Amino acid sequence: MHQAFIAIGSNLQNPQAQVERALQTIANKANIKLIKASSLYKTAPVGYDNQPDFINAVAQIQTDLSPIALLHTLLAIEMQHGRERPFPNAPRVLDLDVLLYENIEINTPELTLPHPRMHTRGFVMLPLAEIAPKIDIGMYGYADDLAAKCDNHGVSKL
Ligand code: PH2
Ligand code: MG
Ligand code: MG
Repeated sequence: MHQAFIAIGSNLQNPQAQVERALQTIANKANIKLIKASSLYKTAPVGYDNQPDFINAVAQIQTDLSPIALLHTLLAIEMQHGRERPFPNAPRVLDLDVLLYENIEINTPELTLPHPRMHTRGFVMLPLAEIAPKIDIGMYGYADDLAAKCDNHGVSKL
């Protein structure tokens, strides 16, 4: 089994319920074992501002899926939960991103690991540092150091 971390986000149709339901779905997958889930965080939108606040969380899992198979499984769960993609960074009922998979570094059009923007994002780093403060984010450093450095404006624990 391989250790991985997943970011969960929602800002449509009762985001808190969406994130809780996503954690259930992940926990019930045959090839995924949910090890730990962070608290839920209310977060201001980053990037495209003109949209509702998000609920974000991070999950630690174990899986026998490859990184790409894990990504495809998460995209299938997003679809089952009603994800639509009208334009990049559009509001969404559910976003599931692979953050880390063991210490693997890959860079393909489909998947880059570690997630290329995670270390700068408070909505990822605060929940990640809560459950795995000393996890190594590739070349960037430890989760707790990065969480202290990144922009945490508008990120609060529910
Ligand atoms: N996801 C994005 C872009 N901006 N902002 C917040 N607060 N939470 C997110 O999950 C998020 C975002 C792209 O996936
Ligand atoms: Mg995302
Ligand atoms: Mg995504």
